[in-house]
Amino acid sequence: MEKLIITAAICGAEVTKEHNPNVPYTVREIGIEAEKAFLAGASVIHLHVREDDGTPTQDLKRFQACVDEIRKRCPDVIILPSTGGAIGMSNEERIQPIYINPQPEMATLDMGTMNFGGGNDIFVNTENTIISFAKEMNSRGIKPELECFDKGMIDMTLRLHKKGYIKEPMHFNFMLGVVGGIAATERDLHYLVYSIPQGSTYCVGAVGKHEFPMVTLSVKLGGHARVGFEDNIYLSKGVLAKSNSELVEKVVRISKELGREIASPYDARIILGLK
Ligand code: KMH
Ligand code: ZN
Repeated sequence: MEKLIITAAICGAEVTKEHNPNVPYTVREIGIEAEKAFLAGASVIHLHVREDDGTPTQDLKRFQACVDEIRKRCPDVIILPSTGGAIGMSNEERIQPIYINPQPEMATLDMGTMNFGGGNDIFVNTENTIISFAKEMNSRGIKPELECFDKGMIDMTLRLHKKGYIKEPMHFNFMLGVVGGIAATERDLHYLVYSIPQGSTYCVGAVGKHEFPMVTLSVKLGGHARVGFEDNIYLSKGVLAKSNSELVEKVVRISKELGREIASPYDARIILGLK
């Protein structure tokens, strides 16, 4: 089976130090967490950034500072900035991280609108937004990671592929268990996996206690794995992870037990068709 690409979603926009004091906010904290995750086996860092007080931001200067810090510590790692940002941000804010220097090889592209986490929160991604983000990425040769929180988002991807906005080979990230999206069950993950075109690659993440069961299934099925504080702050029931690296180490252990080797950034670039 193909080597396993581990993505570390080290920071996110929703989780705070009140949830887990080890969630990184400052440029230095973000750099350290990325480096530790990389050393533990992550080849991709999915990046959101924060102000020092924890406020999520898509500000280009702040992103650049964090990317420079990560590059200084682990030059080879693939940096995958978020264009999803946080609920309520404008499209203009959200797209900023694709303008970092050097240009990112990949960025997230969220494939639909959904209730997000309950309450009044809506994560808005209209078809026009998706098309405009896709065009901007295509024109720069940035490969989108297609964020699908539900099956309908795969259908939107296929629709936009037919219209020429999404190119093959496609790389999906399935996020399961977010309130408002698809549930984190084995049946649902199989349904997603069987719904994507042959020749696509996919990564799986899931929130909270669902993270490791879903990621383990992905390792078995030949998909890739995403872990990190953005999705889950616990190493095991009631035990807060001290660092994202502990979550990465756990996937490495699971994957090795299941006979699957871990991809380096070099391997990941080949698997994902990056230059
Ligand atoms: N923070 C969520 C609202 C992405 O990175 O593209 C959106 C998100 C997806 O995290
Ligand atoms: Zn994200």
